[in-house]
Amino acid sequence: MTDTAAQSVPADSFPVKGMDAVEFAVGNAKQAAHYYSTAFGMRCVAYRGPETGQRETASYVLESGSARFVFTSVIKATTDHGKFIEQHVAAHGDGVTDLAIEVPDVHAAYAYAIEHGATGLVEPHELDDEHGTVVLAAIATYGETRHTLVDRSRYAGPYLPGYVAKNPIVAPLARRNFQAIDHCVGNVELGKMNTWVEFYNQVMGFTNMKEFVGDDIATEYSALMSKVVADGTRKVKFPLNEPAIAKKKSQIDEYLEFYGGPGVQHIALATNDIVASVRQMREAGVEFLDTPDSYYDTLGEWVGDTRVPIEELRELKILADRDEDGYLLQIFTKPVQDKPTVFFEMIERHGSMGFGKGNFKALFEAIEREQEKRGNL
Ligand code: TYF
Ligand code: FE
Repeated sequence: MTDTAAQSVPADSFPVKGMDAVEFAVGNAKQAAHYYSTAFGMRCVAYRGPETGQRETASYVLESGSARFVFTSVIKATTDHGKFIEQHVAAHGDGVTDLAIEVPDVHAAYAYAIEHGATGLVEPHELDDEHGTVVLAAIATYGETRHTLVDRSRYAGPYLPGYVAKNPIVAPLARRNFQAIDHCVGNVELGKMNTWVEFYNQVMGFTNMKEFVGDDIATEYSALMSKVVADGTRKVKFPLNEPAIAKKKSQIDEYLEFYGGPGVQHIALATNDIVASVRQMREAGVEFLDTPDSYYDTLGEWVGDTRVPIEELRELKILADRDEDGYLLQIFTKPVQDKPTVFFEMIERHGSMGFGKGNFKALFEAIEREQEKRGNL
């Protein structure tokens, strides 16, 4: 009785189900929750704060399809929990504390990670309430960022025990602007990209995807080097950037200076209608990077036909790229706080598993124009 199909595939050493949540520590979670509701069209579903017995912090949980963001700010720090949020905001401004990953077996995932060199932050433990049980553990990654490992397969509550269901802050949009988290990008210090790639290779059994920015492109225009690691199913994708020594100050150095060290640079959100989403988000006041008209003058020649006419891409400043598997449409917001740190990407994939390599030149030039306006180039 052998299952040849199963035997021919190497056992996944670190199985994951997908991203569970991106957690942010912010100066004012109440207002952040409002911004992500009105500007990004997310829906507030859960809350924890003084009214629910958590007097140190307030947390708002927002969803759009399977994408989940949690915004926490400090009210009055008395224990390590509140002090961590307080010190994170003081050190980094608004930023990501946690890229939480859903796994089928937290005990096994944590044990594997620790055995392969991870730093444990929270031992596996269960939390329960009337909605069931969740299992949680956490390991450290770059900077002050962590990966919480979550098993919520036996839990039916709105987020985690301790949180209560909350009504949406504003009437939800008729259609979602995005359905899932596509990838989460980290910026690390000069010379540390390969260290962190190896960390994900070792600790999570993630493998390298083919898309990367090497020395050749780095010295020509990008001012950064980048590699992408992903789990075996490609549901969790983590590009990692480091600054490159180039003619101009790297956008990664700018981030590291203003964030105060390594951290999450951008979160890419998967949409099935980037045109409708970008229109809605622009109307709601989200600022996107500009793309010169010259980009669209030659786009059709190399990208071929896409679902969206070139003139509509030009109007909304959406970028397009094609590889052997298909094409993608993408656009980048400007930083979403006053510090030139965290930003978002909207991405609509049609076969392509890439990250928009054909756009790197136009994109990095657009980022450099913003750096120049800020006086950081
Ligand atoms: O995630 C990516 O690789 C693409 C491209 O600073 C990119 O979104 C890479 C580096 C960067 C901004 C975008
Ligand atoms: Fe990206």
